[in-house]
Amino acid sequence: FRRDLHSVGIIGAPFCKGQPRAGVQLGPDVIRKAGLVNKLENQGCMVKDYGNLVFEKVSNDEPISGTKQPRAVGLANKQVADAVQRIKHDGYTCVMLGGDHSLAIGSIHGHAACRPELSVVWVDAHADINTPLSSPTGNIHGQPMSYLIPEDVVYIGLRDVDPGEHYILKYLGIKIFSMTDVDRLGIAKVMEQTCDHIFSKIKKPVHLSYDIDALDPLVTPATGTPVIGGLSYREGIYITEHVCQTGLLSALDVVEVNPNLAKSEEEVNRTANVAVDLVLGCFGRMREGSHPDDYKIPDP
Ligand code: 6HN
Ligand code: MN
Ligand code: MN
Ligand code: MN
Repeated sequence: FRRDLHSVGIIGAPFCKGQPRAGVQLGPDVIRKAGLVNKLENQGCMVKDYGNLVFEKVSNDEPISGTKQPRAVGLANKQVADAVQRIKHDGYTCVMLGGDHSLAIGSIHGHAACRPELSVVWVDAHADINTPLSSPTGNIHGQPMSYLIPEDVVYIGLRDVDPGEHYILKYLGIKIFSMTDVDRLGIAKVMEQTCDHIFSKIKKPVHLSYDIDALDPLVTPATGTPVIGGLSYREGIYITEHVCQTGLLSALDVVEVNPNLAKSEEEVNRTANVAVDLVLGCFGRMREGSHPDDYKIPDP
């Protein structure tokens, strides 16, 4: 193929205890059912599906100073980290299908164990950088970034940031592109500047953590904490195309798809199809179309 040959390792993480709404553990299977593996293969990817992790029930998981289900979240993330490390060792770009966004703790931790120099692009309506002390909810899916300290981080799509989170972002000088910045600059400039920022010194492997609620709720309604005024479908896809073109995507999270929160079957399918399209964009799908190197027009 003219396109790079992508090898993709998929791990499902059916986990919901980083937040209170049941159903987000169904994300991995809903996204697979929308044809993820076949569609990746049809665009020339080598795919290995590692299946779903199995999370044991954790008893006596009482909150610790307001932080909810900390033991279950900790254990699940240990499993995710081990799985991501294994998939990276096997030579794949890792795709972690959530589950809620607390799973990024393990996904980025496992990825960093293999690629210590990685950078993070966090696409989300939320900053997910509350600490247990600043969190207004105690839900760990609003906290994963506070447990991780990668040096190069860029946020895209922010529009619902808690006061404590905003303080932390400013205090640490973290690069953010809020929806205001997307409005002002346009998504092309946002992505150009994102890459300038994370690749300013050297070319680093990219961890793209994609919360489906970054997109507008009209585009991806089946999610737990929807916020009006999000990325359009085109902006969401453009991010993936641009990250793909860097050739440095090393791991991807797709999280917070919750079919139980859809108002109809159509809303489930709409959300799952968009999630699949985001993954396809990360692995070579181009809206202009493409063709294999050895393509020949069929004889009459
Ligand atoms: N997500 N900032 C809120 C909290 O509970 O800390 C919402 C977090 C949403 C998290 O969508 O991954
Ligand atoms: Mn999130
Ligand atoms: Mn390793
Ligand atoms: Mn979010």
